[in-house]
Formats: sequence, C-alpha cells, structure tokens
Amino acid sequence: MNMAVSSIRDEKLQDSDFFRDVLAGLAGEQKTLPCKYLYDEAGSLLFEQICELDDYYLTRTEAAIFRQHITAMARQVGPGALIIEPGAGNCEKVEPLLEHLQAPSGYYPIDISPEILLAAKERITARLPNLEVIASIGDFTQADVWEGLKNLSTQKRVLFFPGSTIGNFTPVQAENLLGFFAAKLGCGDGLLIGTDLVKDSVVLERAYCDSEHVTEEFNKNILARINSELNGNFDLSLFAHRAFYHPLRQRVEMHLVCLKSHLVQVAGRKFEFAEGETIHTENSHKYSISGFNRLLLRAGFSPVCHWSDPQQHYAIHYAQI
Ligand code: AVI
Repeated sequence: MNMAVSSIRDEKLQDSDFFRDVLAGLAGEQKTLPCKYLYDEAGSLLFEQICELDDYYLTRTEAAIFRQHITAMARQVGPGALIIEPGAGNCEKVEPLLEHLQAPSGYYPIDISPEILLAAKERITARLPNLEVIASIGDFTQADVWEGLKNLSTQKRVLFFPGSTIGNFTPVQAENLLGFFAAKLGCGDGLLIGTDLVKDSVVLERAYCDSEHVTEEFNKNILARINSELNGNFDLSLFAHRAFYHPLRQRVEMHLVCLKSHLVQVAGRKFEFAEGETIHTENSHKYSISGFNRLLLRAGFSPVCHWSDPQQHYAIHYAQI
C-alpha cells in the first residue's frame, strides 16, 4: 500500500467509534471492551450458534414462552397496534406475534444492517401481505431512526424488545434506554420485553461457559477483530475465556484472562498485560420479576403482567405507559 492510501486509511480508522472505544477500554485500570463490538460478521454467526446450544437455555426458553402464550400476548397488545422493534435483526422473533395480532396497523423494525433488515422485510411482506412494514436503518439509540414514526397514525404503539438484550446494559444504562423508549411512546402504549431471570449459578455459568466452547470462540473473536480492523497483534492463545456469575451484581461477567505477561500493540499504541489480568468484555444482567418491575417503574412504565416457563428461567413482560 502506498503512504498516501495508508494515511487516509489511518485517518478513517482513528475517526471510528471502534478505534476510540478500544483504545480507551484498553487504557483503563480494569481493561474493558464494549460488548457491542462482539458482533462483527464472524461474531454474529458465532452468536447464532450459541443460541442453538443445549447449555444456552435463553433462546429456546423464550421461544417456548412465546409459543405457549402468544394468544394472550396478542390480546394484551390489542387491535390496530403498530409494533416497533429496536435492533430487529432478521425479525424472526416477532413473526408469530404479527401473525396473531388483530388488524395491526404496521411493523417498524430498526436495525443497523440494511441487508438483513430488507431481506426480513421481503419475507414478512410475502407472508403477511396486508401488513405495512416500514424498515428504519440505523442505530436504535440515535434519534434519527425514530423520525419515521412521526408520519404514522396508529391506535397504539407497542415496542418489542426480546432476547434479554436489556441484560447487556447495566441497570442504570437499562433504565436510561427504557426511559428513551418510553419517550417515543404515548399514554396507553406498550412494551413487550424479554429478561433472563436470576437462578442457580451452575445453570447460568454453563450457559456462558458452554461445553462446546462456542462462547469461548465468540469472546476471543473480539481480539481477532481488533487485530484485523485496528492493526492489533493480540495472540489469542495467550488469553482464556472466563465467565462467572456475580451474585451481588446479579450478572454473568465475561472476561478474557491473560495467561502470561506480555505487550500488545493496537494501532501503533502499546498496552501491557500482566499474567492473570483480564479484559472485561460483557455483562449479562439477570433480574427477579420484582426487580425488573422496579426498573420499569423508574423508566416510566407501569408493569402489567408477565409470562414465564415452568422452571422460572426466563420471563416476557408486558408494561404500559
Ligand atoms: C445478546 N445477549 C442477550 C447474550 C446474553 O446472553 O447476554 C449475549 C451472549 N453472550 C454470551 N453468550 C450470549
């Protein structure tokens, strides 16, 4: 590569959130990396594999709750509703709900990936030709992707946020995010949201330290991403995957443990790693029903009801403004 091209590339790189967040995260006393960066193309594929694992009970438990209670959920949402889904991805989870709703006025999925969202829109339109699907491309934490809602008239808006995604935010961040969602809704509008419940630590730790080591690969992939996108030289064999339940914080923490003291370079910056030191890569918060109800209230929602599985591993809550 000639010097001019490489300096343009470096400038672009230094302008990215990924660059800034990684350098700031590795410079802290407790090294951290924001979990949203686990999901590049390889990471997203690995996460899909995690969802299929026997040890990872969350996805299949949530799907079973939807299957069993979909009629009651559709009744709770009510007729003529517009369903809004932040971070919709391939929109697979919402389909059974859309099919069971009485005369929904539309579906408004928001996602950063145009390819995945537009393919999903085609699939849903083929299956439900009378449903208006308005795909909004972008980051759901930014105001612009919500603009399209202003032109849509509807009897009621219901936000759909499954997958225990809320668990990857700290309780304060979760309260702020739900408050941000609440501000997009009006009186009588609703929220249908999935949360993983507090439970036995053995079950929790097995879900995040699976016997097939897919979560290990998912966790280490963030280092591979830094190597390829930020010119890093992480040796993945010098890091081990660790995930444990922290009962006081009610969360599973995911870390990468350094196995031997060494120096790592990222985008020309040097970072020292001591043996045993960790990079904290993800939190996955678990809630009790009452704890989550309190969070909903603080964010401006009134809890209405919830549905759970027989083992009380997971819950889907309905709340309204
Ligand atoms: C996306 N999120 C809800 C997953 C979770 O369970 O916190 C991410 C994940 N991390 C490791 N395994 C799955």
